[in-house]
Amino acid sequence: MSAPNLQEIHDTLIEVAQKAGDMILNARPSFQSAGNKKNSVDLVTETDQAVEKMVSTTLREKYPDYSFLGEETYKPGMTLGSGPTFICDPIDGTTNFVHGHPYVSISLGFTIDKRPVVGVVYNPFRKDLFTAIEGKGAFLNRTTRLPYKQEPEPLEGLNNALVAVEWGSDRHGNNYDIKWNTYRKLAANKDNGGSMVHSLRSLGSAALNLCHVATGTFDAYWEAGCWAWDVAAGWVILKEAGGLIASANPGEWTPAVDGRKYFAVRGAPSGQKELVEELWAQVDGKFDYSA
Ligand code: LIP
Repeated sequence: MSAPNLQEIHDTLIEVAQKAGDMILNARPSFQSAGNKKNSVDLVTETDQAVEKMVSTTLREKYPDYSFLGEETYKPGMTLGSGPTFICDPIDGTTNFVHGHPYVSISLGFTIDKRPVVGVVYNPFRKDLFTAIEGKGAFLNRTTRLPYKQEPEPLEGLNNALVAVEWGSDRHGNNYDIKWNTYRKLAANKDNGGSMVHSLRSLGSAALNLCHVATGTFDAYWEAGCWAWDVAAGWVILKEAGGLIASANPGEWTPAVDGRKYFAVRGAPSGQKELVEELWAQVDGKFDYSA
């Protein structure tokens, strides 16, 4: 097999994302008609399925030797292999989609040796196209290099930070308790053992959270429970914008793209590692998604 042509893959993924964007914009979703997967907040629509079908058919025809991993065709036990692989979330932010809230994206990543090397995230409602190829920088709408501030400010602690988090679809048990307790501590004032972050944000799309950390408009994004298709594309976009990705679990500096635990920090001349350690100190326990 010849080495993947990353520029060509990037251009193909942009074309596919824009076609998917038209399908998403033309759909008329409602939360009454959405189906459930694991539980009543893990939603899927006919549009998620139709977009993934279009994406997988197009990519398999053009790149028959490469693997494909998609949210809507995933079955328990499937794993991300080390060969060249397309990773697709047809609609990241399905909950927003069914409520008509415009933070929705299609997220298309390409990995080699389980490392994201091309990423395309497209929000058709806002016409925001985030893209990156490993080693070639990250861009918004092809021309604006990320981060927005080409000389970003140093990170000066959680008490100056705007931090993205998500509720996810697991709403019980130890993993949920860790999230909830950490959110409380991040928001609380210092007298109550908290970090008093500027605020917490939830865009409802992991891919868009990562892209907004890449722009520098969020300082960090901490989440556990989401999947490789939620983060693969945003991962390379963030790294190409100078960001760092550790694990949501304290002490884990080198997370796996399919490890389901992530902590992204924006590019900065200093303070990235300190911010990671400061947030980890607020996390009681370790997420475990092995069951
Ligand atoms: C969603 C994410 C969201 C996360 C949810 C879910 P979906 O993806 O992007 O940020 O908290 O667990 O995975 O289901 O809309 O593709």
